[in-house]
Amino acid sequence: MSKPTVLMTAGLMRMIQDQLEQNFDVHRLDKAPDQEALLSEIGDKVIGVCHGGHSMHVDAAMMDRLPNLKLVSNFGVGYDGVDTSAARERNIVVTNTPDVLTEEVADTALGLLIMTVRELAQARDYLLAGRWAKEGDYRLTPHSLRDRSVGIIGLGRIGKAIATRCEAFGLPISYLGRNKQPDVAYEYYSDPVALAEAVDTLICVTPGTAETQDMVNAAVLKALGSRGILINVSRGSVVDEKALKAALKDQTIAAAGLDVMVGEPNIDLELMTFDNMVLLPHVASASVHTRNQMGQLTVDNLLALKDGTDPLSPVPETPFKAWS
Ligand code: 8YV
Repeated sequence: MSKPTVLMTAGLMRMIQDQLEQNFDVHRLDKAPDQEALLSEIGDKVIGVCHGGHSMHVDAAMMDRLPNLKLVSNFGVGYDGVDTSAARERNIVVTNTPDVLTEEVADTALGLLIMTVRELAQARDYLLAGRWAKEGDYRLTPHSLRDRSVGIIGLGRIGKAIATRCEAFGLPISYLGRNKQPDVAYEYYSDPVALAEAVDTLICVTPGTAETQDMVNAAVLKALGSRGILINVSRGSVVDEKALKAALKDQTIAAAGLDVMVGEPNIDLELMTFDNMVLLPHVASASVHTRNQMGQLTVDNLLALKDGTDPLSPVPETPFKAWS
């Protein structure tokens, strides 16, 4: 019996590809010399898409080329690369990889926060440039985690794990979300400017959607103020980068730490020119431990389709009913 067909949109970890190849007839769309030709050749056989990376989008046009598609298994908790409305209209289930990366991303967010506030990347560069012996100690940092208050934009699973860590650091916490969460004691804000006014440290961990596009804009940065520190571990789209560059240049805010940027990996190179910015190449979940768990969940959702069992982690926009 021939294996069911799965389309991969990007090169992912070997353990994903190996397991998929054992169970499916796997095609790599990103590797196809002619993607249109590949879609014409195998499009009607594809029942599952394994989606990862940030360059391709699984949109309505792609789904239309895959008339028998039942599942898009997204490698990552954020599924902004998949059009969930188009999927729902076509009875396609979308799954993601929640929970298994929560603690890792929260750890990285705190790491990036401390790096940014205490200039740890800059201090390391100072040492490696041989300046310590020549010029003396690195400067005392003007900012510290002491006496700070944190506003978390998006208090979901990862946001809560970040909040728990911040609490352990003795930092008071406020949050922004669509709704006030009844079982949460942190101060609630529905308006990003009001949140930024109330705190001096903003941590973005909200999904990248049309609603959150450029949510951290010039007005929010102004409200955050000259002691302000911005950390983003969500999606580049949540921060208006033009406004951020202006705010860092004229010291409207003190500093920023970004793990995510617009256009990854081909980011705005000007972002690299700021002394008061720490940049990471989207590594928040990137340990072998966590990526293996994310990879396994990505595979297991596709295996559920093959075996006719319930998917493990459908996203709320495309709730699972039955494999029809
Ligand atoms: C992913 C992420 O691993 O889970 C997410 O939403 O941003 C990362 O942790 C990354 O998208 C994989 O490319």
